[in-house]
Amino acid sequence: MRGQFRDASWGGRPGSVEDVACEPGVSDPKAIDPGVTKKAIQAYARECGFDAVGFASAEADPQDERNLRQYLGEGRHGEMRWMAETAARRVNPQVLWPDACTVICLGVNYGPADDALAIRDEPDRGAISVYARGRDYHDVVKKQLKALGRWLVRSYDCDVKVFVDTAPVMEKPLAMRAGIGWIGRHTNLVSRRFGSWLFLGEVFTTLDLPPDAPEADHCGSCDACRQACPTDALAEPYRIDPRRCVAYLTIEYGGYIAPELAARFGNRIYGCDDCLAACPWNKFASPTLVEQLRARAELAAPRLSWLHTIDDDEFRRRFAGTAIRRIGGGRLRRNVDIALTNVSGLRQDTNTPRAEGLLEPGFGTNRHNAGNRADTRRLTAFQTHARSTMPAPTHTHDMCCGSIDPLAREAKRPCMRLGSAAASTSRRALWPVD
Ligand code: B12
Ligand code: SF4
Ligand code: SF4
Repeated sequence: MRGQFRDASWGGRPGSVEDVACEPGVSDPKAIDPGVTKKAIQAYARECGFDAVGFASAEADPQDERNLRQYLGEGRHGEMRWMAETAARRVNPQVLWPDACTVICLGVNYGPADDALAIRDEPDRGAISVYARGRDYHDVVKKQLKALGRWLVRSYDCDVKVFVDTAPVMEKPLAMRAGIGWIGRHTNLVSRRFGSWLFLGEVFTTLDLPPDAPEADHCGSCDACRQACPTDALAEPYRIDPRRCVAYLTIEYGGYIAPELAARFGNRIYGCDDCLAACPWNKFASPTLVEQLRARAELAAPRLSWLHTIDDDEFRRRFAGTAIRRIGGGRLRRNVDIALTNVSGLRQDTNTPRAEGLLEPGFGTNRHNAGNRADTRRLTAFQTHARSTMPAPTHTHDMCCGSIDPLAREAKRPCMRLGSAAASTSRRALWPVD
């Protein structure tokens, strides 16, 4: 069927499938001049709000398949089982949609207006990563993709499907092939114009357009992102181990987090930007022009003490329309517990020489340890305050998370989550909400 538009999400993370009726295209495909068509698409994509546009063939690249198979074979995907379940479609756009000829790769600049990591110096606040400080980017980018998709169907005799993260598509290698950036040592796509701050989306289309030239790797001898990683998740360049990554552990992983990793989170409660922010190509970056992606005050620097008190209803209300809403109140409270434990000094196994001796060989060999120790000194004043105002923990982790996780059963460290409504009310009184 011609002239059909789909916003598809099959077998990736939960998403929506939606058909939108469109007037069929009027052009004769044989009469299309590919060069002119590409220019027209680029121009309209920019009108839709995209900052970067490129074209790639929808054919699979065997190297991507090898990379993904190796990643899955080593179990790097951890609990993200959907990655393994959808591998065949993920590595090959034409398995996902056999009619696809061309992938139009698109980037939206979400560059922050201020220093992305400044929040790390505010121990009474939770650090939410830049990508989640505004409206959920899936909604924003999807709207832009739909506008472009509708226009394509109206203007050319083609079918389209649009994707942003929720479908099994290897977005970064496609974007690299389409010339909008290269996969850097931190494993994200880096652009010479926007640094590391680009969201990616795609329009798959039946239009047969010549691909752009792929972007070359411009990392050179730089290693800044790997040095900046707090948990050594980038021990090998270009190959992340998500099981050590703060973004995976705080967003995708719902279980108990081993103390030696949790101790490295500092006040991060949702995602992490350290490897992205370290990238020298960010000097060419500029703040996002998309109003909805700009940081909302309450997401740029929320008080940990407030976050600790919110129940599921308040969580849903406060975080509606944001990416954070996707993880649910329980997972956010777990992250807030970790941050409070870190910043209040209750964690005994944080970056002391004694604790470093207990960590696995090679762990923490980068500059970040020095940074963490500096953080620890800066936190002293807050710790004194926190110890004097914080109610004593009512129970240890083996009494709560222990029922679902054997590791937690063994960890008899204090759990900062209060057990009763009365206790929660008393905490509210102690720490007024912003
Ligand atoms: C799973 C996932 C995660 C996982 C795993 C990340 C990962 N790198 O695999 C976790 C939860 C950790 C994560 C974190 C983040 N994510 Co994420 N994530 C994804 C997702 C859904 C799939 C990625 C994937 O397929 N990984 C599997 C690996 C094998 O594929 P790949 O990374 O593309 O692999 C390439 C390279 O690793 C490289 N490679 C692999 N092995 C080797 C070996 C050698 C020698 C070489 C040279 C290269 C090489 O080539 C591979 C392709 O062939 C994508 C959306 C999508 N559908 O693509 C978003 C996506 C990658 N995430 C995104 C973002 C923004 C983030 C965070 C910044 C969020 C945050 N601030 O907390 C962090 C960044 C962490 C980081 N350093 O990567 C953006 C990245 C945008 C960009 N400019 O690249 C994406 C594209 C979503 C989007 N639509 O915008 N994410
Ligand atoms: S997001 Fe943070 S933890 Fe994950 S690889 Fe980057 S710096 Fe490391
Ligand atoms: S920080 Fe350096 S090594 Fe890492 S992605 Fe940027 S340029 Fe490449």
